[in-house]
Amino acid sequence: MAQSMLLYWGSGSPPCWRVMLALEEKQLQGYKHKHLSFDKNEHKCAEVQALNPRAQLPTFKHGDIVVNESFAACLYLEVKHTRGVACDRGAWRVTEGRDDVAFYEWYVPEGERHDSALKRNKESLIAELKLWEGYLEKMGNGSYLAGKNFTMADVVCFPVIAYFPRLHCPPERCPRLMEYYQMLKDRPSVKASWPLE
Ligand SMILES: N[C@@H](CCC(=O)N[C@@H](CS)C(=O)NCC(=O)O)C(=O)O
Repeated sequence: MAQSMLLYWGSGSPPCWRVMLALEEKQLQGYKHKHLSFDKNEHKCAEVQALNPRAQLPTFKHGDIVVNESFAACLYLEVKHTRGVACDRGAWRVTEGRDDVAFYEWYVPEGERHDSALKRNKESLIAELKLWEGYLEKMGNGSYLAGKNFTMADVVCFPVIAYFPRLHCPPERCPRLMEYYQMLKDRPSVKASWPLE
């Protein structure tokens, strides 16, 4: 089954990592894959564009079925392969979370951070982080994002959360999420799919 799957991926991309994690968790390690360089614009190649007109990664193919969206690919794997990690009741709720909070300071040049619209945006992103912190707080120590078990919610969100320390997001801003990060960073599927860069 895994042999008929092909993933085009780029390193450092949370959406790509999401699909790789799902494949690991579903014990589909034999899948075929092509690593393309964003820096060299390899993701714009004809091979990818033939499958994905947006020329973005991940681009995922299973037999004749093409899935060009990381959440959709995780859901597809969940439906097709019930073994391994599951998406239990409520698990998808947390996918409402936004990842921009980690990226704000990285993408927005320091000199532009005084802009009031950007400031408002930052405030709303910090409120979002508090919401995530609240979910974890409520569920108690050692919880995954949707409860006591690792689920597809973790597959979908961990690659984004893992960027917080990579981008030097102050840990005191999200202590629960950082505890969660520490708990998951050595999980075999996470280690096996850890980004190259
Ligand atoms: N919503 C898409 C987003 C995919 C996406 O934005 N991929 C980025 C890498 S993280 C990409 O291919 N960027 C290159 C480009 O847009 O040219 C998903 O979750 O799969």
